[in-house]
Amino acid sequence: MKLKFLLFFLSLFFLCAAFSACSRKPAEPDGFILGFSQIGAESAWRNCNTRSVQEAAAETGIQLLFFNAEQKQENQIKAIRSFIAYQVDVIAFVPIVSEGWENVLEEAKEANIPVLICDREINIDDKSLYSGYLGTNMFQQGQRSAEYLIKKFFDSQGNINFAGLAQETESNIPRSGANDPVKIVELSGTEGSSPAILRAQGFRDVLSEYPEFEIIYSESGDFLRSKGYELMCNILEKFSGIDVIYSHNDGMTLGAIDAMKERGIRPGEDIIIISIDGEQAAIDAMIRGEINCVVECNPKQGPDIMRLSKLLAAGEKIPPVIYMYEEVFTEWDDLSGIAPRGY
Ligand code: GYE
Repeated sequence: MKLKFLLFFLSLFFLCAAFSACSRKPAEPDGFILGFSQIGAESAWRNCNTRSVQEAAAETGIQLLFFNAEQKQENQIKAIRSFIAYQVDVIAFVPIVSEGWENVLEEAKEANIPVLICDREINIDDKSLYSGYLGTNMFQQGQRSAEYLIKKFFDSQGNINFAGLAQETESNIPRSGANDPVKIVELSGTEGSSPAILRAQGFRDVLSEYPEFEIIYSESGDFLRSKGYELMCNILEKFSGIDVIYSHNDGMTLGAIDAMKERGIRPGEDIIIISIDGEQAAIDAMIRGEINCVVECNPKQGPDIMRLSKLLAAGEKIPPVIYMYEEVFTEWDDLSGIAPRGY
């Protein structure tokens, strides 16, 4: 009888061992496996970000498990759970929104898999749940956008003037009077995302010192060109005398420009336009005089993601925050020599 029990428990043990072995990722001859959850393909910027990650992985021989979440946080959480089940060496992801990541990051920590946050930031109390952040300084992008406006509307004596604006537009939108505030409309990014939150905060941080500026309306266009067009059509019906459009990404800006042109409004002349990202189409529009300022947001994060992931896979520490290098392009710059943007 005892022999029977012994044989039964031994077979049970080997069965479990065999199952756990087959569910484990195949041993890597060299290199390591990186699980990457991307949010989607909502803009030219995002597509460039994706290409940068995929090309950098191929160039460095890192095996990349890439999941596109199609703009859904729940898909990102599922992808991260599958990376954990597969026991990847490192997890990297772009959090579509800032909140709601605690549970899945707890699970990654319990599985002892380091996590690199990319591009967008998360709002979380326990910073030990991820190893570091690589992306762009979005609060500064908002500040830089506002700093352009100050330069545009204040003369060397510190007096505000509308010399930069056409006083009468072809569509007869009444221009702000000499003592009226500069009327700003904001096209915001995806609600709850760190770029939308931080770009709004940075912009207001600078303008809070200048009562001559007033943000008369703000609405999310979800970083989509189509929504930027729809928003602008509605805004031009709702408001007159708009002086400035502050747009959180080039995609929405280009859609808004289409809407303005359909109504005989000259973008960049009748309405000053500030846009964030720096995609080729926006730089081309600025060269045509249709955009006045483009604040760069650098999508080419792939090589740094691979470099940092390698360090994490080797058990090394990385800096908590690493920002990409970025510039500001304005209507006053000579853009004839600007390198092709690649997105
Ligand atoms: O500005 C926009 C993209 O997360 C910083 O997302 C990124 C933003 C970028 O859709 O074009």
